[in-house]
Amino acid sequence: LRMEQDLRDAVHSGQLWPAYQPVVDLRTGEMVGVEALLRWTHPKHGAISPAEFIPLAEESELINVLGKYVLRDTTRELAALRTGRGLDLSLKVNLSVRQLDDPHLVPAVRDALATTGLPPGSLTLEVTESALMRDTSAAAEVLSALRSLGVLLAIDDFGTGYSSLAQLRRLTLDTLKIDRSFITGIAESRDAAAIVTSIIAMAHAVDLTVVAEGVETAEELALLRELGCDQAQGYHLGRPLAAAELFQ
Ligand code: G
Ligand code: G
Ligand code: MN
Ligand code: NA
Repeated sequence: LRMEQDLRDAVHSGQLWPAYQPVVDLRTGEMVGVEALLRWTHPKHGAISPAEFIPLAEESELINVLGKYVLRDTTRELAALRTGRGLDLSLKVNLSVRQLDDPHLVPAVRDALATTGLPPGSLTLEVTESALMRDTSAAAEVLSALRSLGVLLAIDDFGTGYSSLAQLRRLTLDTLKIDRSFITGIAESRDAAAIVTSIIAMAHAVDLTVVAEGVETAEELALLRELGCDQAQGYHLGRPLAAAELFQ
C-alpha cells in the first residue's frame, strides 16, 4: 500500500523516467530504433525494477496514468532528437493489456503525436502476446483505431503465449518480437536454433518484421543475422540507458 501511494506520487514528481534500449538492424548494423523501458528512482529506496512496479500499477487505473505519461514523455524526447540532431529513430513503447480498455488511450496517442510532431509511422506500440490473445473483439477495435492513426503494432514476448498463425494474420501487426527465452542458447543448441528459425520463417510468411530480444553474445548475434532475423536488441548491443547517456 505504501508502495502504491509512493508510485502515485512518483508520476507527479519526476521520479519516473524512460530508459532507452537500442534496436539494431541486422543487415546494416545500425541503430534504427529504441525501446522505452520505464525506470523508477525512489527517493529512499533507490532504483525499483519495472518488473515490480508495473504489475503493481496494473492492479489499478494507475497504469493508465503512467502509460500516458510514458507516451507524452518519450514522444517529446524522440521528437527533440529528430529535430535537434537529425536522428530518425523508431520509438517502441510498451502497452499493458489494461490500457487497451482505457477509452482515453487512442486520444492520448493522437495528442502525443500531434503535440510533438513525431511521424505516426515512427511509433511502434508493443503489446504482449498474452494480452493480444485474450478475448479480442474490444481489443481488436482499439488496435485498429491505433493503426488508423498510422502507428505500428508489435507483438511482444512472442512464444510465451499460445497464438495461432490464423490469429497472427487477423491482428494485422507489423512486428514480431521473439521472447528472449528463445534466444538464450541458440548458439549452443541446434534445437533452440531450429525453433527460432521456424519463428522467423512463420513471421516472414505473414510479412512481419522480426526482432530478436535478449541478445547477449556475439555468437547469438551472428547466428540471428545468418537466419535472416531483421533486427535485434539485448545487452550485447546496448543496455537501456537514459537518453542523455545513450545519445552523447
Ligand atoms: O526494463 P525491464 O526489463 O526491467 O522491464 C521489465 C518489464 O516491465 C518488461 O516486461 C517491460 O515490458 C515492462 N515495462 C517497462 N517499461 C514499461 C512501460 O512503460 N509500460 C509497460 N506497460 N510496461 C513496461
Ligand atoms: O517484456 P519486454 O520485452 O518489454 O521487456 C524487456 C526487458 O528485457 C527489459 O526489462 C530489459 O531490461 C530486459 N532486457 C533487455 N535486453 C536484455 C538482455 O540482453 N538480457 C536480459 N536478461 N534482459 C534483457
Ligand atoms: Mn517490450
Ligand atoms: Na519482450
